[in-house]
Amino acid sequence: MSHELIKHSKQLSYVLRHRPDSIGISLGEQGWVEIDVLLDALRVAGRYMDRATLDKVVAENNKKRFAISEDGKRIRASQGHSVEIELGYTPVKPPTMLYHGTIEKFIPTIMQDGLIKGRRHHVHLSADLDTATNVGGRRGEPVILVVQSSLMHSQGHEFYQSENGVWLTDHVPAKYLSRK
Ligand code: HQG
Repeated sequence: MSHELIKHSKQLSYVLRHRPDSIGISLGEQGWVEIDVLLDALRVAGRYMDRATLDKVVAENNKKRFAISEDGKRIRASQGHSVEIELGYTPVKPPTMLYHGTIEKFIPTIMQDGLIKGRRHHVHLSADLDTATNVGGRRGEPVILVVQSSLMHSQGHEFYQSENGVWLTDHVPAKYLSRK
């Protein structure tokens, strides 16, 4: 993705996940926003983006962060919100293991408090090691934690999977975690 598209993608993440109010809009049910309203608000805020660019950002985004509704009229971020919205994902049974990529300096508190969601709605987990390694690698030398997700699920913890394949759960207590 070009530098220009990455800039637009970051702008969409900011508005659709964290600060819709920064351009005077609010997110509708399950995080959806009318694309016409979004593009107008961006233009008024001096951050012009045309529909073709928006479609390109959605299509080429490396992690498929955004989804467009079937009628082509609305857009939302698939996950990663800090604003209070209900994404409407239904609980699903997770695979036996899931992975979480982090860095060494967080390990002592993680092993004490478990994985916590912080500002996000959920703790983010992945089904494959590569993704977890990339997520951890954003912050430094990645350390991979293995989550005993089937066991957690059988003991009453709910899991969701976002449209772009990220596994989500509320909290992972430390007893289900081990280092890879
Ligand atoms: C750590 C990106 C201390 C956790 C990625 C992580 C992902 C703790 C950081 C998505 C802790 C939170 C999410 C505890 C968790 N003590 N540290 N008890 N519990 N942590 O960014 O999982 O580009 O909110 O290990 O690719 O890194 O946004 O979560 O290092 O999919 O689409 O606290 O964000 O996707 O960091 O990343 P984040 P994450 P996007």
